[in-house]
Amino acid sequence: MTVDINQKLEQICRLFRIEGTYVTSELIQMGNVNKTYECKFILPDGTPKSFLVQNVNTYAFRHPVELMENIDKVTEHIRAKKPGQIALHFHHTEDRKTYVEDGKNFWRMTNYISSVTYDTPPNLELINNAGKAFGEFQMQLADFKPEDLFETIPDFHNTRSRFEKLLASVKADPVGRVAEVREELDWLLSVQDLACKLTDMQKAGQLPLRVTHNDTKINNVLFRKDSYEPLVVIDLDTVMPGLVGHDFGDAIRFAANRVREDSRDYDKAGVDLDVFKAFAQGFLGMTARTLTEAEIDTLALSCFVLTVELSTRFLADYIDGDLYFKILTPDHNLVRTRCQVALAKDMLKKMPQMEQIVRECAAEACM
Ligand code: GN1
Ligand code: MG
Repeated sequence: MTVDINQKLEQICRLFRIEGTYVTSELIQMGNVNKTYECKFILPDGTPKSFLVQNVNTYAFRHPVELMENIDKVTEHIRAKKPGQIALHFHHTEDRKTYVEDGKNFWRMTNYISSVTYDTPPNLELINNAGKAFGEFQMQLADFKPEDLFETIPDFHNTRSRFEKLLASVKADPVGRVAEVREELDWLLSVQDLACKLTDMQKAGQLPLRVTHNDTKINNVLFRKDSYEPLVVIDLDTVMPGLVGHDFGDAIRFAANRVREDSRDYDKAGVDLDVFKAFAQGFLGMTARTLTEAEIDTLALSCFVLTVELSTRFLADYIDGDLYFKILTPDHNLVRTRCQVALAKDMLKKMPQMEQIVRECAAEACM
């Protein structure tokens, strides 16, 4: 990393009152939206210690101060339920702020938790534990008042409004990419009503609003290095009122896909039903007793919904000229779209089996 960024990061760390010798920082491959660095220090007593510094993407998060208020409340709520256990902790500046604004960027700092994350599950035990971790997270926030949370990204999982945004991008076609994506666009539009079912049911009062994580990729669970035990759920930027299906569906979309989210092997994309079952068992084991029948009935469909919804987001971003998601190649958002579309098609085929597995896991959890 350049001298400039090292200087900047050291300066941010000092504002969060870190003392000792700054050693270096490393950019961590984590997430598609914010930039994360591990900053390494030697503390005044001689021990090495790392901190995580994040540059929050204010194009995605337009109200970062309110976002930090949410995170503060949520982490405190969870810490109070698990005293003494490993938890996320945000550092404060001298004037008690959880962030530093330098005119251009918005920075925050957390404790560094020695752990591992997985983009693809190495075995079913791990995926079952990820299900438990997200299920437990949901239960920890069951008594948190949704109205105490600011909506960090309005209509985040409002699938109808995601389709509207896609159509607006198509109409504007700012960089002339629409012609190239007709096939994906037509397919997405052909499944619009089914994909909007959760949104419509929520609007009709048929599904309860809960406090949900809303970004449940398994790499948002930190695991112990020496076992497959989960330590803590991270990435709380989108903790907001939502539906249980948003968390279940997004987790399956990411973890149960046979290929990575942005794989070019479109014909290999599809749901691994063993992974689906292991996650469902873990998640429903924690939550099934508290869920309504309508919620349980929509869990399998929610996987399709979240996959189509994210396809519309990747495609809209491709059409917009890649403003939102970090990209590694010029066609990254197009590749992501194609992979998610292929996954969604496979989910439609496997819907009866997925529904059956959800019913069995829910029944087992309620015995
Ligand atoms: C983003 O930041 P990250 O990688 O955890 C996005 C999610 C998408 C995901 C797709 C705030 O999550 O909604 O599902 O990319 N987060 C935000 O990889 O937009
Ligand atoms: Mg995120």
